[in-house]
Order: sequence, then structure tokens, then C-alpha cells
Amino acid sequence: MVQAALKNLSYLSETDAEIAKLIGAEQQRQENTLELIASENHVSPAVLEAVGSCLTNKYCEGYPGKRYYSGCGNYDEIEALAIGRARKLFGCNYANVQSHSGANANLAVFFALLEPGDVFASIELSDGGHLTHGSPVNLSGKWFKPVPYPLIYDESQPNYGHIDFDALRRVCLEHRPKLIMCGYSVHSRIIDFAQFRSVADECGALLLADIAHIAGLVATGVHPSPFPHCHVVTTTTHKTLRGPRGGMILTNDEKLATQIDKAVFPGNQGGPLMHAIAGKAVAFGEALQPAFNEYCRQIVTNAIVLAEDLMARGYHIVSNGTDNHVMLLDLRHTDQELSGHTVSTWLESAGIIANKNTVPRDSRSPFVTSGLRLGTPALTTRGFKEPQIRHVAGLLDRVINSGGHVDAIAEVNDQVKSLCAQFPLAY
Ligand code: DSN
Repeated sequence: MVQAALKNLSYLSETDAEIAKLIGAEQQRQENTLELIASENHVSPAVLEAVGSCLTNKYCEGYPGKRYYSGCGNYDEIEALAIGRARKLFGCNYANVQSHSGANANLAVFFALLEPGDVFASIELSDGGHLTHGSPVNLSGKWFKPVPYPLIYDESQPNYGHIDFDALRRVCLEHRPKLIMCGYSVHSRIIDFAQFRSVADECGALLLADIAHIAGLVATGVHPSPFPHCHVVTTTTHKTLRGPRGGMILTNDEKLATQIDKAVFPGNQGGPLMHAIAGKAVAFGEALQPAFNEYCRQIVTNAIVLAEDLMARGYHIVSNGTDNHVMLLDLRHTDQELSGHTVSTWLESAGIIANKNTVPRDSRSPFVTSGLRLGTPALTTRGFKEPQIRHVAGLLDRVINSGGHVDAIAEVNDQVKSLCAQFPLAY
């Protein structure tokens, strides 16, 4: 099997058999497992070609038309195409496509808009935030002062699991943050950017949306746009947007755009990864096609079906459902002893890849956790629709219900392989 997967690695298998073998094995793993990690996806062969091209050879510090090295003409055109397509996709005036990742994009925005020690408001990691939103172990939490705003934790409330806007307003009026961050790594509900803006205006803060997870949904109108409400938007390009790994920063404000460009280069990066920028341009071109709109709608339909099926089987999902591509199972409601670590390990043995995740007010560490995060972007890329998603819900239930029994895992793994064979990847 691995040998067959090596067919596209003819040079590498000659020159470095060890790495070729591992890439081949990874290709097989991706082909034969169900990917439910909400932040992962499968790029198109076209994106893969761009990222694997000779563009990796060139240094292009600077921006189109203003480079520090010679020989950048082709790269100017590639980056200009990426910028133009990003602006069209998100309906904004300025795009910086050079950030190597979402974390770098957030860091650049902090560098552009804040001074060390400045206060900003965000959600904590355990409530669905991100490391770069003020975690004490990240530069954002070490060099700046995050003040957390909460969710509605009370499960009996109709808006359980949503943002607590009354509390957000109270926190912001008390602490007067210079910046409010919205946009999350695990949040299943539509983000009300207009409400965030009204709080930001009331306390004199800038508003930053990190749409890394929902970028594809935003680009297609399946989730409301952060524009015109947010001053700055950061994103990754590899989640629902289905591009290569990377980051991007968007704004409508000319002055902020200039500050952001300087913060990315020379502020916190050197030479841009031009092969990745070409991959971004290709992915943005794909996302501008009508088929991508259908794809994003199907991601959400699939997530709603998965959430409803699991809830019907008795599982507890934070916020009692989903409006987007992701959901968080609170396993404490299934069995107090069950951890996200244990369940994700059982599932991996069965060929189902999902990640353990803290749930709001989790007493377990991020290495153990009481939750399991599930997302539908990668399965939707494979072509899964409602019937296959219901099948997947049954497989998840079978593994969890069996307590990780070896027979159940083997039985589910057979079904996973058969599903994967019916819906092969494009390469
Ligand atoms: N690690 C990503 C995620 O899984 O959501 C966020 O950067």
C-alpha cells in the first residue's frame, strides 16, 4: 500500500527513502481514516502543486513592487493575485497574505495596535479561545494584559453556551481594554459582530475578529461577515477555507493596514513563504467558485446532522447544537470518569481522528480534558453528505458505548475503511 502511495514521490523515493516512506504512510493514513478535527482539511491537488513548487527557492522581503531583492517580478504578480482574490472573497479593502500562520497574524496585530502591558478582552482557552488570545503561556498573555469575558454557563438558560454580552459589557466598561477579540477555536454559535462593535464603541476599543475557524463560511456568506463591524480580521487559510497552512490579516482601514503591513514585515517576520502565498492564491480562486459555496453549506448541514444525531443518542453538546462546522461533546454528561484523552485514543484505534478538548469550567488539564471536539470540513471535502454523517455518528457512539472494547474498535475500523474507499481523496 505504502509503495502505491509513493507513485508521486519518484525523486524523493530515490534520494531519501526514509522521508518518502513516511510521506507515503501519511498519505495512506489520510486516505484510510475519517478526519473530524475541526481545524483540518484536505487541500486540492492544485493547491498542493503550488505549495510544492519552485517558489520555495526565492527570498522576497517587502511587498509587491517594493522588494529588497532582485528577481521578484513573478512573485509580485502572485502576491498581488492573492491579495486581490482575498479582498474579493471577504469584501474588504486591504489584505496582508504574508503571515505564516494564524498565530503570527494575531501577533502582528498585537504588535501593530498595542503597547506591551496594554489591556485587551478575550475568551479563555477553556471557554473556546485560542492560545494567542491571552493564554498565560503565550506571548499574548505574557506581554499584554488579557481580561476574560464569559459564556453563559447555565445549561438551563436558552442561550447556554453563547457569549454573555451583558458580562462582556460589564468587563469592558470596568477594564477599558484597548482591543476586544472575538472569534474562537471552539464555538458553535453565530458570532454577533454588531453586538461586539457596540460594546467596543461604548468602551473606546478596537475590535479584532479571529475568523480562523469560520473563514470559509464567512467567505461564502454561510456565516455573517465581520465587516463592516470589525476594525481588523485575522484568519488562517487552511481550515474551512481549505487552503494551504498559513495566515492572513484583513481590514478596511487604510491607516491600520499600513501599521499591520509594517508589523508583519519587518515587524515579526522576514522573507514571506512565496510557495504558500501561491497556494493561498489558488485556494482563494477555488473559494470564489460557486461550488465552494455549496461545499460550505454542506459543511454546516453535516455538522447540524451530526450534532442532532449524537444528541438523540444522549450525548451532551455544549450550547445544545451547532450553527457552524464544529461541536464540543461534554463527556462528563456521558460518564464522569470518561476523559477526552481516553475517547480520542479509542477513536484513533478505530480510524476516527478527533481531538480531546477542554469544556467550559473543565477541572481536567488540557492534556486530559472532559471534552471531544468534532468538525465536518474534512469529511465534507471527501463528499460526505447526511447519510454518511449519520453513519459516522453511529460509529462514534459504538466506540464510546463499548468502552473502547477491542471487538467494537475492529468492527468500526472495518466500516471506516469501507466508507473511505467509497469516498476517496482527490490524490
Ligand atoms: N490548533 C488550531 C485548532 O485546532 O483549532 C487553532 O490554531
